[in-house]
Amino acid sequence: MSKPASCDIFCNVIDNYGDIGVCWRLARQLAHEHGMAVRLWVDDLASFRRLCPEADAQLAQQRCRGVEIRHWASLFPEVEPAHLVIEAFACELPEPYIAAMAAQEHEPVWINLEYLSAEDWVEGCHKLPSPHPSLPLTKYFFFPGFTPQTGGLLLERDLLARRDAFQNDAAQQQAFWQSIGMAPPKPEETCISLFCYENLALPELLGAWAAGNASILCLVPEGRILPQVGQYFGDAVPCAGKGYLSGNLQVRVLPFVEQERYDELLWACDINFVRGEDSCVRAQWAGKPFVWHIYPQHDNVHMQKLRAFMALYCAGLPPEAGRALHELWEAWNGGQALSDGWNDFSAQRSMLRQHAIDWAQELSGNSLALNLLDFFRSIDKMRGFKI
Ligand code: TRH
Repeated sequence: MSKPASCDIFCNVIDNYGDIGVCWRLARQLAHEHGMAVRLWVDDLASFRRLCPEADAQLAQQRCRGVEIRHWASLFPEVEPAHLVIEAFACELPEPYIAAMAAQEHEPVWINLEYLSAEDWVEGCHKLPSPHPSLPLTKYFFFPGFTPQTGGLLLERDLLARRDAFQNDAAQQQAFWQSIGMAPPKPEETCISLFCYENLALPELLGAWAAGNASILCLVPEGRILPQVGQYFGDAVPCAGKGYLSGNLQVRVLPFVEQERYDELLWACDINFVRGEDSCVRAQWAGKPFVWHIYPQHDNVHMQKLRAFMALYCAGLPPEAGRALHELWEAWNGGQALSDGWNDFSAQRSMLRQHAIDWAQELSGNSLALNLLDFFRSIDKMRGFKI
């Protein structure tokens, strides 16, 4: 029997959970669905452990869910490079590893997996080669994206089927609510998950929910927004398990759940507030209306990225629903007044829900893992090898 193809994924955690979130998801998918021998090198095991609580943050080497997890420390060990080498988000591979790649008879396929963007230029840069200045190695840029000319999005083979099964099965939903220590929401309640960065518009949003006609149940996973939530309700020590009431609004703080369970939270809610990159993609697969708090960058460049996505996402929406989405997302990301924005968005909910289902279906044909493997094999073949 021939050895399975191998893959090394390198992840440098810059902040938060998006970098490791994407790498961990890709690592599992390549191992589980494609039988690859995957090593995930991560420089911050404590962050990894939030997504995969069974991991031990002290171990240099361990196996979790079929993936070999390696602590990427400054002193890099001598290892044989994998067939496919993925450098996530331009995280610069260790010098000794690059030298070992150059020394291989069978040159590894080296890919820089980029951040997700809906901007036009992505299509032109996807798969571009970048020869190493001094070694016989070529790195290729691989861009995730929303159009067929990009690398697509991470999507497990059975995700949409599992989502539909969950949404059609009261017992699974009941088990989910029980697992987070809550009774299922009442039918008249609108259930909203709130995962975002610090946001000046938060008090106004909570105020609009409290004063609105609908009963809102807002679930806040532990994270950066918690101090602001506590401040709004006059609690200096907000933490998981606590709950607050104000008018028609009920808030519950949830523990940060392991990554595979986060999908269930998104599936169980009516509307999801998400952020960064990975939770935003998962909200799209959930097929529910969502509000994106994009990762803020210097000079507001993130607003271009946000608008590029909105243009694409809203193209298939009736103008009124598109306008409502624009208005709320702009206000939320600008930290500005948004109670009218919320009311208009909320009025378009059924239209936005149908659109979210159609959007997920449309995007599901463009799987990042499959595209990546096709590309890997084509480069390997072009070089006269075959894995
Ligand atoms: O955490 P993020 O803000 O991550 C990032 C990083 O900051 C990164 O540097 C930046 O470049 C990028 O955003 C754009 O948001 P993101 O991408 O949504 O990642 C969060 C991960 O956490 C995602 O994989 C889902 C997961 N998660 C859980 O596993 N459990 C939870 O309870 C929650 C709320 C999230």
